[in-house]
Amino acid sequence: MAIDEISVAKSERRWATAMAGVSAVMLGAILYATLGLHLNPPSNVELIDPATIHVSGEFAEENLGTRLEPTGGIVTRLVTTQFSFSPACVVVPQDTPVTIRVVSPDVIHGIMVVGTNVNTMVIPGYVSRVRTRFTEVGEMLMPCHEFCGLGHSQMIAKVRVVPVSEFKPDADGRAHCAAP
Ligand SMILES: [Cu+2]
Repeated sequence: MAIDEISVAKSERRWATAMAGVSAVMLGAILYATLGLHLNPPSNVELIDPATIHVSGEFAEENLGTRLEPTGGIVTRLVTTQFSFSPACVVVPQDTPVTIRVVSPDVIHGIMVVGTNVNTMVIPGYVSRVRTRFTEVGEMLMPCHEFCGLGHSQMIAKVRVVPVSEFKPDADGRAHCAAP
């Protein structure tokens, strides 16, 4: 009997060690994604009334798109709705910190920019914020990645990354996608 207890204890210790190893690998993967790849879950909690998004305030029509803020930062504002993005194309300067702010007046949407760390859900009532830096010049696709209804597959926008020298905000600080 004593021998059985010892072998059981050994087996338990082996499994505990194996599970500690699995936990260590997962923790390592999280740390690598966070510190190495800069992939972080969006963590700000900012409330907004979804019923008045279009009417006034930060996400009114005239404030959407990319803007060079008076403080010097670049902020890109988008509204996701069934089944489109406003605006459908945003322009951003290369290799410059950009803050993306997105809201939804209707249902849950999500945005991602393929090949970058931009990936967040957009939940009515909240402002989704992502900070990023686009390293490569070119046009990237930004699809909705949260099934939002029958037109979901048509819901896609573009991010146009231009060299800093070609990023020319207008007098209001807004930059628009030039016609392709
Ligand atoms: Cu959608």
